[in-house]
Amino acid sequence: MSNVLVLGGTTEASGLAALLAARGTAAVLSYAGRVASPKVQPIPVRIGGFGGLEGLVGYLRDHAVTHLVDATHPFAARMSATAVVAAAHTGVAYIALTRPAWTPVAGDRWTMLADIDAAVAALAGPSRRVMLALGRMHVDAFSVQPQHDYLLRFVDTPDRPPGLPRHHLVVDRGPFDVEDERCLMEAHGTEIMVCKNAGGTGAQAKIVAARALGLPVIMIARPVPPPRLEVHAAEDVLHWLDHAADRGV
Ligand code: 3Y8
Ligand code: NAP
Repeated sequence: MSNVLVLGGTTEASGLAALLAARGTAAVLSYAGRVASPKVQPIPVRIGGFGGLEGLVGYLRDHAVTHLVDATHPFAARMSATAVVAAAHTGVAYIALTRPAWTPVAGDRWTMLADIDAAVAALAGPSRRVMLALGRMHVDAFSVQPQHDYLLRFVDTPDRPPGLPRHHLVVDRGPFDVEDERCLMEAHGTEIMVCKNAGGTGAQAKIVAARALGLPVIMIARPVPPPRLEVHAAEDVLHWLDHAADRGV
């Protein structure tokens, strides 16, 4: 009898949760607790960190988890690294559900950079109207480039105003719509956009809108995940669950 733990926080994790609910598989979706009101799910949800490797190992054992699905965002590097090791420590079957990185197509004006620090450095120079589509956690890094007019977007209203002297904050959560993204960028007079190579569909609208507007994009590469079993479709996770069941795990 399988008992699945899904590490969530992505459109793909929600899609998998719906499939698991539909087939009546015992499963829990886990959130870190980063936002005030995470999306309602059709399966039980747990919210909060596990307490590092020891905490996750303990959770897997205490809850008799048989299958661990890492469906976190590609930038959730610490969670993904912990998940691989915890599965190996406990012998729990493990798979990652991720989305392929976006690749540039005709009309894209991308500068691909390695990380947030490189993106900050790339913004040296005269004041520009910059859309930072990075969420809340990395905004402070850009305070060394205070000369720009920043358009920020957070999931929740922050307790204190962002530390950028010239900014306009939009509080909204995705998935986003191309036309809305284009209107937002035009209303702000966006001249350049900074974003993570999140992949998937939930954050892609801004890329399509930037292409349509001919805007340059600083595209931050995702961290390299540890070696692991990885699929890109929720249906492949179900096949893995069924196949693993045949193997008696
Ligand atoms: C808490 C749980 C679903 C999942 C929806 C996806 C799509 C919409 C697009 C922009 C980029 C960003 C951000 C983003 C997107 C989906 C997905 C995705 C990007 C929620 C959610 C949680 C979070 C955490 C949040 C981070 C932030 C990142 C905003 C739920 C809504 C920028 C990533 O305020 C904070 O502290 C927010 C933190 C981690 C990154 C950051 O550095 O600020 N996601 N986002 C998860 C948890 O607690 O475990 O309510 O759904 C989930 C989603 N956000 O089921 O429909 O699949 O990626 N999330 C990025 O891609 O760059 C917004 O504005 O254009
Ligand atoms: P992270 O830096 O890799 O993880 C930091 C710590 O947060 C982890 O060590 C773990 O705490 C806890 N954590 C992370 N994901 C968790 C989950 N699904 N369930 C329980 N605990 C979790 O992760 P992050 O970048 O902060 O992302 C946090 C969550 O937001 C993830 O669910 C991710 O899918 C979602 N998200 C992130 C982004 C992004 O841009 N980073 C974008 C969209 C969604 P302990 O060590 O205490 O166990």
